[in-house]
Amino acid sequence: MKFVVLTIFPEMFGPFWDHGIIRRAIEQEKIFASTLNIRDFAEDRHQVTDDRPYGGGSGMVMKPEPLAAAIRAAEQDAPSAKKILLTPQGRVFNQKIAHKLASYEELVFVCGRYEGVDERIDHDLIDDEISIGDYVLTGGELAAMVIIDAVTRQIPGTLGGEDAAAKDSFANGLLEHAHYTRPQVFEGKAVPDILLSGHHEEIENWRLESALMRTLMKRADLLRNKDLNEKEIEMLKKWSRNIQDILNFHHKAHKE
Ligand code: 4FV
Repeated sequence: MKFVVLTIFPEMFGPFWDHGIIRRAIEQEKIFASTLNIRDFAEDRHQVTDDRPYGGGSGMVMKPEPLAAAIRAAEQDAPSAKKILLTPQGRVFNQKIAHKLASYEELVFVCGRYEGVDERIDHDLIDDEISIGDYVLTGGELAAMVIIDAVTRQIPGTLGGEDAAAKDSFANGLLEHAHYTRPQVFEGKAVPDILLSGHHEEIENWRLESALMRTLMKRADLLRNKDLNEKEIEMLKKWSRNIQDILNFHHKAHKE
């Protein structure tokens, strides 16, 4: 996978490339990462990349010429790339999109600054607009890092175990189960016995129950748009029966 990032602050990416799973993926040549400084494509001697908005108003807008030249240069280097503009106007990023983007060979990220980029860039030089959330950033760089991080994790082998990403939150539409590590007792709180039992099937069951319960408690919306499998339906039915019993008992106790 090749990532090319267009930005006026390429130095922001140095530390990002140089740490953790991203660094290892680069060392293992699972990903190739580079930046292009949009300023280098500004023809005036002050390398100006922004200007005042037509129609007046506060803030500045990114000029189309340096951006268009930078995007075309990136196309030279990554001819099959999908060109993504990071903008609050885009479709909101999620694990499904991360998984899909990981199937591409090359991705180009266009990082806006100021109030945004000239609209004429968007039309014929951008393939996709993605937002990382409904809030306004000072620039698209952090959004590009978020997406590159999530996509890199989806590339087989970047997480150590081949299938590690398959166990991710959202991979099966659920939040992840609870995780525990040594010590066995921490400040009086012990690790659930089942996890020490060695009974792999029972541990898998416990983990599914943990994931389902956490999702029900924290993100019930995820359960609504997920096709539940037999096991999940059985667990939810068991819980609803328990809840109904408690309510019936409560009702009886308070009717008398
Ligand atoms: C953003 C987001 C975002 C808007 C104007 C950069 C800023 C400035 N990008 N998800 N939310 N971008 O706020 O991706 O150009």
